[in-house]
Amino acid sequence: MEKIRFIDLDRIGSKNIGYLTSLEGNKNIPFNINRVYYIYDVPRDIKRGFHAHKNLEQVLICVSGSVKVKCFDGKEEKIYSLNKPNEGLYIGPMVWREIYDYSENTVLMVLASELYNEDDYIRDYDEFVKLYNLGLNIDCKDYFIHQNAIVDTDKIGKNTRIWAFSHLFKNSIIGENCNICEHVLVENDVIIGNNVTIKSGVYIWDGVRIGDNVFIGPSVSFINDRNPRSKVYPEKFKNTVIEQGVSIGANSTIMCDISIGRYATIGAGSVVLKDILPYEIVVGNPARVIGYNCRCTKKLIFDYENISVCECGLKYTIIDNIVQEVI
Ligand code: T46
Repeated sequence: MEKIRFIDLDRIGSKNIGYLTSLEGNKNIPFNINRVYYIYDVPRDIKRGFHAHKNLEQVLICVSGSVKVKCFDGKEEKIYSLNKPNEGLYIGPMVWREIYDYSENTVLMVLASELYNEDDYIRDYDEFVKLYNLGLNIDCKDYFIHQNAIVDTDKIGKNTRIWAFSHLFKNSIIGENCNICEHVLVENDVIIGNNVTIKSGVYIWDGVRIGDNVFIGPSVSFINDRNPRSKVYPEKFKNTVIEQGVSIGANSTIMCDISIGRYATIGAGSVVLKDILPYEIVVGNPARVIGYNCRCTKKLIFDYENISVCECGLKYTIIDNIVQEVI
């Protein structure tokens, strides 16, 4: 099934008496219709959209006037003109859309498969592109789910394994070749890259972003609210970004609204309250820097010229306590 396509809708009637078009979920509309909204009185020079949806399916019908819809499905960009009340444009999940050129009398009606849910939106273009780079655009069923896991998402890359008693929520996104061990919970607004290992007893809450090749040890705790109160919810949870190649030791606690730089190592039991820079090794509560490591995990020793060459051949320099690879 194509991700973007026109749907011809029947017209009942004639020129003399006028026309009627009827829309029925799971019949001429290829999903159960849970929401209908319409957009109107849009000034001509205004562009809307600029987002994709992780799971939502929609049919756009220009019931009056005309409008253009530019879609990018991760591979190609195409412009669709809508100007007939008996023509729908189906747009599936993971399509970036921009809607523009609204004529004066345009009414754009949209039928949606789900109720409004801001967590389903990807409003950041870079994040959208990253999801494609993770290979998550594929309709891939080439992964393993243990029969005792609850997996509500199908955005899972190939060769990923999800073990017993784990629960992955519907909008979560998991890359290729990951190992999600027993007793792991993954909420909706979570993105996990490729080659990630998540050991048992880890709960990954809304707002956590995990890059490629990350290791998360057993019982690591993430926090997504600095000032929690029971039954009081922020509009959006703060993001926590774990960059590629990071290793987090068992039982560590990671505060939200921080990032852990690439290839950093967090010692077991650390409590990380602020940003960690790339290649840093941190331990303790609150976590403090005790050194630097190579991508390969060996400790880096810098000479008087601030250069370190690891046994594995990679070379680094350190300037103002910030480590950089020398290429
Ligand atoms: C799409 C195009 C054609 C709601 O409260 N309920 C809703 O059902 C929707 C769709 C939106 N909103 C709120 C969320 C925003 O604060 O209305 C505001 C504007 O929504 P948005 O920025 O999403 O509007 P558009 O015109 O950019 O995009 C909308 C749909 O979101 C999108 O899926 O394809 O219309």
